[in-house]
Amino acid sequence: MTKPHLKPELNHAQLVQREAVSKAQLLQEKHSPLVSHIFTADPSAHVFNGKIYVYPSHDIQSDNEINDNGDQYAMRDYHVLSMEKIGGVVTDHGVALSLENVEWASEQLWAPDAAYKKGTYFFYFPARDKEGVFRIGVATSDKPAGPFKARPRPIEGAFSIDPAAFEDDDGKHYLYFGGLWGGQLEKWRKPYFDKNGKEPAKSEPALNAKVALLSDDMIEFAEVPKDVVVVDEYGEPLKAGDNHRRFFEASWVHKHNGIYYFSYSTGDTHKIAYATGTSPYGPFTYKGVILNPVLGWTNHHSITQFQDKWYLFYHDSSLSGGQSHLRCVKMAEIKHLKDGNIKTVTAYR
Ligand code: FUB
Repeated sequence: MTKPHLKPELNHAQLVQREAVSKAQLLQEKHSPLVSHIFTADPSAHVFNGKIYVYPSHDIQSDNEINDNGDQYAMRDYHVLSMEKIGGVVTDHGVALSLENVEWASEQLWAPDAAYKKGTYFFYFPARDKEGVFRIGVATSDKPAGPFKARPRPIEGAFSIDPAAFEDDDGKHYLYFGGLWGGQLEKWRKPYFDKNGKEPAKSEPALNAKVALLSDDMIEFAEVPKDVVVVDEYGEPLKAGDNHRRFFEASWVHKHNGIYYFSYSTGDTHKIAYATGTSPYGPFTYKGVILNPVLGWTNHHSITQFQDKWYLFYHDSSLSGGQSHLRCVKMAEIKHLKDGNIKTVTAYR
């Protein structure tokens, strides 16, 4: 008797991908990709010299396995995009930084961000070091689109992924960072990297993003990173099992009418959520969802003001027909309501 033919089991990431490809055929997109000649993701947008600059990841196809550790996100360089007006031409300024030019890094150039101070542009980026541990580095340029020159070592005391820089009204800059699973945040629950580190039990407080004040020269931390705690309406920290609200990755902070908005991806529930507070350190009280799930597994965004309007930059996988690791950057206007809440965006009709 011949054995029945068993299909090899698909892992979670592969199942999500298969589902997304069929969903892609049904979705009608509301917004177009900013560029379509390369795959882009994780857009961090800033206004420098009156123009919008977008600092995205540059997605590529690779032979890596598709898994929940994110091995398929095998990026090797960064491009910077810019536009002078909303709906205008988007310029790709070419390669701004390459893996080959980062002494300490071995692979996976994930979501970056940028900041400006006293004539220098600072580009913050995560990558795995030679031991496979995610660290955060900084590179500098005298132009917003680079090319950037990487410092020889990662920032001391920085780890995990998804750096996001925020400049407060007093000129102080803060760096937010962290991400679960492939981003390794659960392996930093001790003061050192523990390769066996796990997420807390579902009933325990969730893991938090981290924040540190940047030094005056913007290339080091001026303090030991602190937890960015998100609490519920009763002031209780969100629980690790509260997957629809707790922090997963993709920190971003913006300030509107004196309120600090901390927004982030909920990861395995695929939303961009937000919480508000009265200090860049938080605590932040959970408020709701800015962006509903998009096509593809990841959801990652930034929020910036341009002229008198506010914009959400985000990505989805529509350009690749739903392949989660081949994404495209898009943008949409957002509205802060009178009560301080943000109107939820849905990317599809
Ligand atoms: O692009 C690689 C990773 O996917 C980012 O660092 C995460 O935020 C997610 O978007």
